[in-house]
Amino acid sequence: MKALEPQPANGDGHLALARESLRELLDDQRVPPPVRAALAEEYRQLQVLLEKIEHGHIHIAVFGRVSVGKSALLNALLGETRFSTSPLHGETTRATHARWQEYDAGGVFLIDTPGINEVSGETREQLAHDVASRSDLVMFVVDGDITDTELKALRQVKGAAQRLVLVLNKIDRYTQADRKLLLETLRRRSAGLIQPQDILTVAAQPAERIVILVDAEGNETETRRRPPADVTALRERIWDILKAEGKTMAALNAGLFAGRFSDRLTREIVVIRRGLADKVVRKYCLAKGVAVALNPIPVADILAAVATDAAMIVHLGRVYGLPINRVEAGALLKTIFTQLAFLMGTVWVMNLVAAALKGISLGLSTVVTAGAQGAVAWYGTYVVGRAAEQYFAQGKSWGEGGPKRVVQDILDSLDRESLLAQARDDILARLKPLL
Ligand SMILES: Nc1nc2c(ncn2[C@@H]2O[C@H](COP(=O)(O)OP(=O)(O)OP(=O)(O)O)[C@@H](O)[C@H]2O)c(=O)[nH]1
Ligand SMILES: [Mg+2]
Repeated sequence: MKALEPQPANGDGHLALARESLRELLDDQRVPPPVRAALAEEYRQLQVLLEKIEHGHIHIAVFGRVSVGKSALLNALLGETRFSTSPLHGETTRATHARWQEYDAGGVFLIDTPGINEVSGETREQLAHDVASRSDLVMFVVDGDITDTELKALRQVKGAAQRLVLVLNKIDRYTQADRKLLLETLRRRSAGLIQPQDILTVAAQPAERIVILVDAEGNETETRRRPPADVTALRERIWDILKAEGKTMAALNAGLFAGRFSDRLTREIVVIRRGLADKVVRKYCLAKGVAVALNPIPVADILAAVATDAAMIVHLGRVYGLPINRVEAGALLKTIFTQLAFLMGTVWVMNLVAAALKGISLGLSTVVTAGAQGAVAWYGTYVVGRAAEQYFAQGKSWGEGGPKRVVQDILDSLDRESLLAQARDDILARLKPLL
């Protein structure tokens, strides 16, 4: 029995795997709706990619500096003018594609991209990078010796795309000797990035030449003619590559995209959860602050008013997809309170009230005093919320340093004065209509 599957079956196997991982990502029900909304464009691309590999399509993109002849090269490969070309820089501004009918019943698409510019045009440049990173094969086009900017871009594209060929266009502008020299330089400079057999020379749209025609009577007329394009070597190389590696290329590419996508998803979920958690915490802070302001309780009891805090913890657990019940929430709260009491004691609470009252002159109105007490309650709930959030974010764990470390770090990181001022403003704004 043969140990290895034959090449095509292998490619098919890779494709099936890639298809499966794309489908899993698309169907993952655990992704919260706000994350799906934030990544709508990426999800669309994922869907397109899935359809692409289901149909067995291959995408080939051009990439290179402005005016090197990318659009002209695609026209030459297609044998018809599908993309607009111009001597002016920046002719192509969008990514557009055309079917390469000649190959594999049109399952191959050629994609034109804007040129990467040495000075500006960052968005267009980004678009070109995006397209290249999603394509199966990239034709990196140059029209002379490769510049440092091009070499840098080549490295970037190489990092994202699977298969790369380097195309030296406009060879009609060089003598035989110069071509040879140029090719040698290109080989040297791209060593380690591109195999010598993947560097090809073409003339996509050779410059017009003056030809002198002599008729039967010996009259000479001068006309301008454009010599035919010469892209044969490139076309053959691409077809060879597609035949040998097409399926594997497409599968690898889809796999890489899925990998990048799921990394992005993980990061995005963290950001969105953090945002939601912050909203939840602030909502409970305000509820607690207002309640205390309306019904001031002795300072020492502030931290004992637990009902709101426990509800907040239950709510935070849901945000993190780690639901807990009230009893567990109560236990968690006790742990956090213990740390708070241990770290600060009653003296601290008195200091806090003093800080909340700071800047307010004597002869305080009861509203302001109540506001200050409310602010302290707000602050306490805030610290509890942040500590609980940390616990959930670490997958229901306090981490190596234990709860003490977490609470301490939070206290150290908070700007107490400005949070108290914020709390007071929030509470007073909420109370105003009631007074
Ligand atoms: N001499 C010569 N000129 C060429 C060749 N290929 C393209 N050109 C010319 O180069 C200029 C730019 O060609 P385009 O195809 O528009 O270049 P591009 O890379 O698509 O440019 P942007 O879309 O602006 O980034 C045009 O004037 C073409 O006629 C070639 O093989 N030889
Ligand atoms: Mg173009």
